[in-house]
Amino acid sequence: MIIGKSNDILSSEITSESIYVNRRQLLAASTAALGLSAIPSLTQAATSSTSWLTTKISQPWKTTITTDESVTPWEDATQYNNFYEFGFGKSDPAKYADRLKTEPWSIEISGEVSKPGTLHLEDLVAPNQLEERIYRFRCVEAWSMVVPWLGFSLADLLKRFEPTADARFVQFETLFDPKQFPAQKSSSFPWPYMEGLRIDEAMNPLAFMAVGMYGKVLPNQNGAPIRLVVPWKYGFKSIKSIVKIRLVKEMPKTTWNMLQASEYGFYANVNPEVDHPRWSQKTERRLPSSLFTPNRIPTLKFNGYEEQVAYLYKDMDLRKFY
Ligand SMILES: Nc1nc2c(c(=O)[nH]1)N[C@H]1C(S)=C(S)[C@@H](COP(=O)(O)O)O[C@H]1N2
Ligand SMILES: [Mo]
Repeated sequence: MIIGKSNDILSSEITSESIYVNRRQLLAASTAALGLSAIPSLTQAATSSTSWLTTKISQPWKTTITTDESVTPWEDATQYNNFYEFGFGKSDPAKYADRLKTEPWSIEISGEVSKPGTLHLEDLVAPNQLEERIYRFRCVEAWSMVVPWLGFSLADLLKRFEPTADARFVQFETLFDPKQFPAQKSSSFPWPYMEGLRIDEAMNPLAFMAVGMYGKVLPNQNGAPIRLVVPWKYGFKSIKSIVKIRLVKEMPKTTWNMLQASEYGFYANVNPEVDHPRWSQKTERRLPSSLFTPNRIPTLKFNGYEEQVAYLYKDMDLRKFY
């Protein structure tokens, strides 16, 4: 179903939404009876989405990419976050995550495509069988995780809208709504957050759209209801809470590049041989990491996905195109 307005809602969802509200109240009542002070914000974040997605996730998925490295504990992945819309501290996203309403949610696909449109998220997700992919995730700040994402390939999404021959780049945009994202009241950051990929990067089978992680609906602090995951690039490319996807002819503007082009390039491929101007990229702290147990490991070229992605950059000087 293609809809015109973002506040359209299916009657079936209104019913499930009220069931969910009742379940929350029930949960609150029973925790109070047990003498527990409050429902942890994680419970709220993990259940704040609608039942269609919970149902989708409860259907069998296939794990298509895995690793023998240990998966990062849920607590680290959901409480040590970068999501500047909620605040600039690592614990702000988990603290304010319940302010984001992820239903209804729609995404606009526009630009160089034969079939542009605005779709309710449910209709965008429906045709895809969900896959689990366990990816390494490396932030430009030199910490890293291993996360089991649930979603589908970006290529499958894009192909449905039929990119034209002029579609050379893809631009992504995060929701702008200062009522839900408190830090967007500040003009010190060029909101909305924007990211981009070259079309061949976007079509690479590793580029992923996640709607879940750890077998659950994506918590708000991790970019609910839908985010990009580009495992061979620094984390800032993996834009959260996407509302717009635009196929374009020219290299699009991206937030971190606009803020500080000398430190954050458009490509942002994980590369231990090219240091950030203010720190080395040769190693990373694998979460959980503490002062006394830093858990420092070497950083791999393209974050260990060289075999799958090196062809994209074969004639490029990766020092120049960092
Ligand atoms: N909209 C938006 N997307 C974003 C960010 C952000 O601040 N806003 N931070 C990026 C950065 S720097 C990183 S490292 C990852 C963090 O993802 P995680 O919190 O799920 O680990 O999200 C990326 N996507
Ligand atoms: Mo990051």
